[in-house]
Amino acid sequence: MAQPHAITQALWTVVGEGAIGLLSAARLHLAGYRVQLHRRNPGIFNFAFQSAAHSQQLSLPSQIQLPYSYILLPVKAYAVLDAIKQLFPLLADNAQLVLSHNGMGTIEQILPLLKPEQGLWFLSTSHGAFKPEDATVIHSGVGQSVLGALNQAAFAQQTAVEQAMQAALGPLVVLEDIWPALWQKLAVNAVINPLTALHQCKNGELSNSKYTAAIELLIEEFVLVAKASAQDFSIEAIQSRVAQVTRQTADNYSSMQQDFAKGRRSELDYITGFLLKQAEQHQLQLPAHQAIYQLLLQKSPR
Ligand code: KPL
Repeated sequence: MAQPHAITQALWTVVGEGAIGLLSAARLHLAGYRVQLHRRNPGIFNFAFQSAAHSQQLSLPSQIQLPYSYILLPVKAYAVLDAIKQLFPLLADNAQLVLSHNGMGTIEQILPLLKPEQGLWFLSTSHGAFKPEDATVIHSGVGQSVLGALNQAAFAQQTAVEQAMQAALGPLVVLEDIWPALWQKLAVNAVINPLTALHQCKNGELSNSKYTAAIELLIEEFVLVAKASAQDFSIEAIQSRVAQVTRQTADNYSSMQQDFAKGRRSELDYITGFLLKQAEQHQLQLPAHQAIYQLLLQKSPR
């Protein structure tokens, strides 16, 4: 899709070299955007990009142009704060930052650190990508994304950010209020991810009736804490969303299952841990989430 000249001239910096980062960088580049990577090792990064429509070798530069004005930060929730602190000296005074990860809790950490003209956005995506090796990214599941502005400064450059994110991870729906979408995604992740990590199974396995009672409890508690946090969901709506994602991703291993299987740090603190912190603030008990949190904590790498 051809983009208007002025907007494709904007230089986007994609932080990290995770699967979603490389997928976005590749798609931005192929749509005519100027793209650089922010990586530990400067220089040209050569990688293979494979999707149903494309299979090609790409070369993208790292850190050639400062300051960074448009930044996509698809890094795990637990790495966001450190990444932003490291990026701060490199950011333009009116930089636009787009966060994208599972879980919640980072927005509250980042907003108070920004300068008045620096915009913050969140993009939540269902695109699937993986890296069979360091320099290959495969677009394994075509999904869609939602994007929302999180502060006033974001609106100053709304068109530029929306068009670029459409190219990177579209089809895109821009939401006036992204919070309900973030909570709904949190519900899915707070059920599927911990259960598949604990039982080391594929997402589809959770359709087995032996998990029904546990899923029901996790959903009931989620609805309770969401309501106390001003997010109203019905139990039925969350049940049907969880069942839908379980079906649609039946053959996948969740990100948390994979993190535990590989002994890596997981997003548990930003998914179940976030819910437990919210519950504490509202003096609520979430025994099912608490129990699964403790069990997974014992299995987490130190
Ligand atoms: O987001 C996911 C994840 O694995 O982190 C789901 C939706 C559960 C898909 O596996």
